Amino acid sequence: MKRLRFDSPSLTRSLPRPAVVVGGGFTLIELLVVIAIISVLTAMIISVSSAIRQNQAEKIARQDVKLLHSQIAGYFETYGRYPEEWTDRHYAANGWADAPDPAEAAKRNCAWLLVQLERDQKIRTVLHESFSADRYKRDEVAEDLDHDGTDEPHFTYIMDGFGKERAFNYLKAAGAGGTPIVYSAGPDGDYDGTDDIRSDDLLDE
Ligand SMILES: [Ca+2]
Ligand SMILES: [Ca+2]
Repeated sequence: MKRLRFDSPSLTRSLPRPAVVVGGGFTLIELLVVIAIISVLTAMIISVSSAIRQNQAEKIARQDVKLLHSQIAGYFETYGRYPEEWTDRHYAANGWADAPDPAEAAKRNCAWLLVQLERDQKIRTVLHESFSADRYKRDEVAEDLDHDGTDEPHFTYIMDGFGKERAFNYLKAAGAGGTPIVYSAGPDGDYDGTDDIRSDDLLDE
């Protein structure tokens, strides 16, 4: 009697190649296709929701910039001058030979701007009513921001819609005709001019 050899080429050819069956009757190929579809859908959902978040953050930044700019205009109407820019006088007082890097300068500029605006009761009320407490932050660290020998009682800054701290800058005379501009660093958090959101652009809209 001829022994049946399981490695016989003729036997292997005659049997259909079994599909690899996984769990409840799916073939491996079907499972891989399902996983691929789910991955693509997940990636699409993540990218759409991040675009929505980004749009929302940009909208908040535009509102913030417009609000700050309007309060600076209100300050001018009351006092006949614009708030001082921190960089006007204070590099040397900090022992810096040159201007600090833009992020550091912006942080000081914005804090110093808010200190000056808050000295006006009406503007202070508007700022406190416009920003939620979790966005309008106050470090209770006394610091003589303007180096006049008197500490400011706190260091105030704004969390922007992108979740970044101190992400606004104020330039007293950078706008048309030597008027101030306020600007957000934009989504990238850098004052690089590429995606910054500027009050003078918004007012032109
Ligand atoms: Ca001071
Ligand atoms: Ca930017």
